[in-house]
Amino acid sequence: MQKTSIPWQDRPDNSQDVLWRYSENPIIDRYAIPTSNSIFNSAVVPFNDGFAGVFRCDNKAVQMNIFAGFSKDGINWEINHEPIEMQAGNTQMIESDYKYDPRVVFIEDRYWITWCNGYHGPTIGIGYTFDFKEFFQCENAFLPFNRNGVLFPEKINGKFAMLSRPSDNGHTPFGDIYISYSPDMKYWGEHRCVMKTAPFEESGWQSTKIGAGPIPILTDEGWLMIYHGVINTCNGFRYAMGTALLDKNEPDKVIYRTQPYLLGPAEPYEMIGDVPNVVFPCAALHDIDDDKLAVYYGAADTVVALAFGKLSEVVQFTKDNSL
Ligand code: BMA
Repeated sequence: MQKTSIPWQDRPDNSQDVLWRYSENPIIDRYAIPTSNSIFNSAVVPFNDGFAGVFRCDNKAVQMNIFAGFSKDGINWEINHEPIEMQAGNTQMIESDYKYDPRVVFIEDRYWITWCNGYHGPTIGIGYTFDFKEFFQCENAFLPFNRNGVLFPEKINGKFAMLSRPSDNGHTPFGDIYISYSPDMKYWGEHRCVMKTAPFEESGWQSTKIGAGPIPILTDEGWLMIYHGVINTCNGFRYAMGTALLDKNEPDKVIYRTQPYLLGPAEPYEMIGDVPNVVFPCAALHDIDDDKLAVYYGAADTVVALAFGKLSEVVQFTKDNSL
């Protein structure tokens, strides 16, 4: 079977960046479906002979919801015009006042989706699908308040594992990354702290709050975790992305973590939008054999953009520039 190639563009000649932007960014416009005010912080996975995704589309009433989408090349997307409708999964149907910032991963036999679910405040919703047509909603992973729930792509020591970021009900001014385990995707426990914000003097861009982004990628050096870090400025929060390597068998142990960010808001579509100065990664496609990485990120809470990197260089950079 021929493998599906992930989106790719070589590093521009004049660039020495570890992650470089796709020249045609943004790849998804804010008005890509008739009802949308903005489409950003979205997740994609290989599916059939192309790709499928779960997209955060805020409508023009600014209600947050998630929508399925499909693509042959990972760059040009057809997003459904109606939001995902959930059926009861491993529990009775539970409330969902809103849904945002989805992540998607294939584990064992199905695609699992996590998102920030409105249940008396934000917490982590979990659902699954086999075909991106029918979706099943499971128990929320945690009590409110929590955001940025990110599953590992395989069980660790026999259990499902999820990163998350306990938070508050507002524009949380704090936040560290934790890990939790579950035997069945329903009951979560063994909560451990993975990584905290960095001291302002050492790495200001990640000194206010941090949160996991795409599904972690297993490399020879451990789990590569791409995450966002936030600095509080006199003009509000600024979101950039960095990387860390977590121990393969004990992923609450951080081996390396970047002091500089790998990509921060610098292009107009990252600096101008509904929320200026935000790059917010939620998904990555990778090809270990070809040493390629494609990171999907929300830009300025308005559009979806794409950045590329060589996996081995990202790992090396993480090791060479660690806090
Ligand atoms: C976070 C979330 C994200 C958003 C970011 C920047 O708290 O709401 O969805 O991208 O703020 O506004």
